Amino acid sequence: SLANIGVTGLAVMGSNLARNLARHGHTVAVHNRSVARTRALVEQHGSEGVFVPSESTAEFVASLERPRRIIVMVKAGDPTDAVIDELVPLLEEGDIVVDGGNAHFADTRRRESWLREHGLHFVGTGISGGEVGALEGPSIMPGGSRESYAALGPILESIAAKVDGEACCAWMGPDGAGHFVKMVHNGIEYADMQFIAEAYDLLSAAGLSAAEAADVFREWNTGELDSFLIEITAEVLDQVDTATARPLVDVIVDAAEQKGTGRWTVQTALELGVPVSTIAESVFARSGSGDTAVRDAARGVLVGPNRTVSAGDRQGLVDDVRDALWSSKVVAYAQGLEQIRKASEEYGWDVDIATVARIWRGGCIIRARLLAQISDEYAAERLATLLVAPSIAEGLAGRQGAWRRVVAQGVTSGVPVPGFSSALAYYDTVRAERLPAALVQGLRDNFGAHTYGRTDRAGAFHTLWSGDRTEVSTS
Ligand code: NBP
Repeated sequence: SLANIGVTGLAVMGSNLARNLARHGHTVAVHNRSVARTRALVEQHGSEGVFVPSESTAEFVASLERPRRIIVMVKAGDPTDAVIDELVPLLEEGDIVVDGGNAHFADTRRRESWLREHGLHFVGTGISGGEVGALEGPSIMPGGSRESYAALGPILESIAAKVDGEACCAWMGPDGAGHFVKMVHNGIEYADMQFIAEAYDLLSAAGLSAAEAADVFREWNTGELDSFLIEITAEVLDQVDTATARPLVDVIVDAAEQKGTGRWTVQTALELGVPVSTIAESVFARSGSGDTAVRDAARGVLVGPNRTVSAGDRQGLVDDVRDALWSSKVVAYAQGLEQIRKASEEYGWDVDIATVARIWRGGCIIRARLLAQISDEYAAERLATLLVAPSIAEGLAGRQGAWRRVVAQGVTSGVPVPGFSSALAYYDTVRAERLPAALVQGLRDNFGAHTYGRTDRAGAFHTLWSGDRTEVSTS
């Protein structure tokens, strides 16, 4: 019998997705460029459901019912184009090609438009949750035509993570919307991890051992910070290296790597003019950590306090850091969701922000208790920024004192807190009555006659700086 859905690309993500589909009762056509992976999947997991293996692309396409639903799970970039090029001549009108890799949304827009010319649907979908998520229920963020979602959505929803009985999968919008949402998800993930790292750094500067810090994170995970990343932070901090008997975290090289989605988030935000400062700081913090030439040159040369955070009131400090973490996290979500809103406007996607937050509640790496609250707030009213949502503004009001103490502690004790401090600077920027941007405008007018607006009159004005310094209206 014909398969309901196919997966091509059977490395860890593709084979786990195929198994997840099969475990949910779908008949799954499976294919991989090199046949060894296809055979291994069927040999090791064939008993979990019904798989229809194929050794060639033509055989794979022929094994699917129509409209064909094909999930491509190969290395993002050229391999995705190679697979699409091979599939397209074999497909028929109305068939659906799903790219589940971490593609750049601009590539997804290009591929979608190209397949549309061939009468095919192209669905760029974000899939988050790593390999465990792919197998046990990821968060799925599909973009593409509404029509394709009608044929594909129920299958994707059946394998997605469930929270309160709701699937963490929903149609995000046309063409690149799904991959854009996934990109920003990853950007927020960078910020979340940077905040956690700064929190740990402060606790450790206050004298907590890795195991004691693990206890703190475990405790935080029972409250408002309850999230996957906080949970695994406790797990990582608790791990003891068998070779040295030291905490593993003390043995790991302190240079953070990246695969590029954080950088894409920031690059795209720069083009859209959305200040995702916390995400940018997090990407830069990773780059900076790996810049050994600069760090080697500066270590022992540049003077400053020696990282001693007074732990006089240890519980007080722990509580303050928790509040700084919550507040900064809220800012990162506010910035990332604002970026999605701006892109949605720019590309005409009409992405529903409440839905985005809702499908991030489970399955994905940034899943957190906070996301239910965020989703509810966006569903309740149209927000110019998440920060002004009633429950969020109130939460920030109660925590901003602690947040300031934490940033001040970091600054006075020489513990870098780029994430916490940029989040706080954003908070103070958006709530400011007046900003010194007025002076920046004055300077721009002085050296470049770029003109300025006035608070009391409409129009554009220029002061004759090198003349008699009278003002002229230029509009
Ligand atoms: P990889 O990203 O390591 O890709 C390996 C797969 O790509 C293999 O099936 C390989 O086939 C296939 N492939 C390559 Br490489 N070049 C090909 C070509 N020219 N034609 C056909 N197939 C080709 O696999 P992964 O880690 O499972 O990730 C798959 C996708 O999912 C990626 O886009 C990734 O960014 C995304 N993703 C990964 C995670 C994660 O946690 N790993 C999470 C979320 C999303 P072969 O077996 O013949 O070499």
